[in-house]
Amino acid sequence: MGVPQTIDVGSHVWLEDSELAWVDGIVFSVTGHDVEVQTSDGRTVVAKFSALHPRDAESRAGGVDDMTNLHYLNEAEVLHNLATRFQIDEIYTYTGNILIAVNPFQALPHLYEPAVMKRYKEAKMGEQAPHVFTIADIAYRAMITEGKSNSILVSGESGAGKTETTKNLMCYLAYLGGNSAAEGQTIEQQVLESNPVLEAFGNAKTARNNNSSRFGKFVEIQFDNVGRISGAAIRTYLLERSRVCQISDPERNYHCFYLLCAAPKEEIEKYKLGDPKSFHYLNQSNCYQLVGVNDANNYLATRRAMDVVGISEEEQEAIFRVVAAILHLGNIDFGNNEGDPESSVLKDDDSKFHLDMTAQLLRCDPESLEDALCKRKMITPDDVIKKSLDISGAIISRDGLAKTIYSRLFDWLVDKINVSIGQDPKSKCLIGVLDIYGFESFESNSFEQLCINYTNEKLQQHFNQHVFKSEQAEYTKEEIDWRYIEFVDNQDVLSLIEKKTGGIIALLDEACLVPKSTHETFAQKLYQTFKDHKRFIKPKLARSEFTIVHYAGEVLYQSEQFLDKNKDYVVPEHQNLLSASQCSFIQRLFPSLSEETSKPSKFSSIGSRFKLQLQQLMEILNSTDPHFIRCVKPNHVLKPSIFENLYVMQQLRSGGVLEAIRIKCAGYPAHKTFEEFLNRYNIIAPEMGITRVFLKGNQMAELDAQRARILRNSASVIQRRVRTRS
Ligand code: AOV
Ligand code: MG
Repeated sequence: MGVPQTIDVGSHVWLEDSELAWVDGIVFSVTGHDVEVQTSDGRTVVAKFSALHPRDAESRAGGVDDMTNLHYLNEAEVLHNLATRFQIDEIYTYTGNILIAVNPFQALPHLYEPAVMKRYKEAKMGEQAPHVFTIADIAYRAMITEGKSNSILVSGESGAGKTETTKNLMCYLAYLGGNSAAEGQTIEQQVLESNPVLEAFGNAKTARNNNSSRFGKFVEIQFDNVGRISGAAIRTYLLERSRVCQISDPERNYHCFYLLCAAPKEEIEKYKLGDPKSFHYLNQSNCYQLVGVNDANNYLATRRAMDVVGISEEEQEAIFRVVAAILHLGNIDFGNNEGDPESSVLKDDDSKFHLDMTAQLLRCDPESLEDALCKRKMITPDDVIKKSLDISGAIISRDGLAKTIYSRLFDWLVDKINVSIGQDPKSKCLIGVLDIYGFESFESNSFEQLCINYTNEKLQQHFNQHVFKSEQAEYTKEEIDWRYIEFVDNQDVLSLIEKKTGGIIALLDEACLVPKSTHETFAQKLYQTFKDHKRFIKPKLARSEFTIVHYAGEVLYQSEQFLDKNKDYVVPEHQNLLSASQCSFIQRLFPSLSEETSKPSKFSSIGSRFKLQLQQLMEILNSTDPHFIRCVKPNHVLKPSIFENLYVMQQLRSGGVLEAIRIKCAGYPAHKTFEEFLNRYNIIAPEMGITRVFLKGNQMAELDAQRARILRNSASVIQRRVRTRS
């Protein structure tokens, strides 16, 4: 291989760096395959060509709005452009029609105020700086003019800013499609106020994000034939249930528990609450308060938002009564039943107090509650007997009850909001906004992380396919000959997880149905089945752990609780207890089941249902024109002004941004208008389309290298400068 023409003595380059990802420098000499680079921080480094990228020495001080206008479309230039813009609070940048949003980790109100919305609404395309409003505007206009549904898909890892971005999008859509003449609560107000309600019950602090969404959400905003919002539907996906009874430092349980503990005095007294530290479901972690968040104010704000979305005063009372009951329920502890180690009893007076409180708040009989927690009906061939549970069995029963009540409550909220906002059956067009939980990799990852990461894989595939198609379309429009461009597909990871026979979800269902299976037999089955799968790794010495090589990196899963978490099953004792509650609200959360469905043998799989939900979501998305927003998290410490190059780089790579760019590079990365092109190179003429010049991978840099040689004067100036520095 000869020396590439693109990099020569005097060339401006980016040099790969283990700490900063890329540093800038100038080539001092070239010997065979070795290039000596003088870096801007004063080092002399010898590197291979493969560790270098051409750098645009004439780049604009404030960066470019759209990365496809970068002179060189390579990783280093993309990263540098984002970093440059981030330092001046320009958090939005396009890559063609994809919007990249870097989380500022500080309030930037000037970006979202009403005057700004007005400006974006009145502006012509391309007149305003990149913004989420532009994406919403494009989707809205496309919907009106083409009469077709559109969707806006927001992705990025946990804490990258998806939920905030979604809220900004929804505000702007409400502004565009709002009905200012309407009286009372407008639909758009209800749509917007559904956010704080769902966040109070579905968001929590995790190690990655102080306000992490623990459920996925797709909001369908429906419009009438003149473009006014006429209805909405909120679909939610798999709420993380384990959090209700199990948290670890530095996480928190769902916000609503802390909000209620900070409620006005009368409520605290009524529910016998108080310090969150006194509740087992909250004190497994040392984190109670969030910096910059006032739980007392948020409690009142949540109540107001509930008013707006049409949740009545009585319903609100019942909702928070149930939340309080869950806290008391968690404090019921069990001890040995003297004389019978196989059974358990309430541990002490304190547990008795919390049992009575729980029963009182759930409006059920305390003895029945105790029985439902500690005993199980067993059906033998000749008899029905009541068997006592031992201590650990009773604890599992208690936590199971807490999780069931909470998830039913959450589903009730979603249904209620949907009913009260109302659907418009006549609406032909909608804009769907998707905000899911971002890719997660914690120290310990369980079934929830698998579902979350599976969702992200699904969206990643959708994104890849779309980017690929639109790039093809651009070539066709310009009548440019293009060869088939292949892109890295993540279908293999998806098959690993979701394949109908023999995928992880299917094997998990199988394990749940076989009575003797344990997490270890399940893991063994995975090891056998995926021995040669390149996306599956069995860690050395592992007995129940496994690693999946996701598009965004490897994740190690612990399979201990997979079987339990996959079983969607309410114990009949719990069901009967609550469907007999004196409170009609609670009764409705547990409608009496028919004989058939209450049989304990009936197994319904959470994993399979989730898979089906995702399939349905993809069908909806496929019937819409998509718009993509990729959120980027600039640092691990959740602080403003810190831009960790390597971390951002990794997100750009895995999140498909660089993949999108790679697809462009595989074809003709540079799409310059003739004018732009001739301004810079009035010397050489490569392939030309109708309105643009199309250049392959390195042609742009080659042109620059030639241009540099031709402009010998400036080149020798550079060389002289380099020599004097060394
Ligand atoms: P996520 O939705 O992507 O994570 P969020 O939208 O909750 O992330 O953002 C995390 C935090 O970053 C927010 O609570 C804000 O403090 C800050 N933030 C994000 N975007 C902005 C913005 N545009 N302006 C100001 N601050 C912002 V997760 O739900 O964990 O995947 O499951
Ligand atoms: Mg979120």
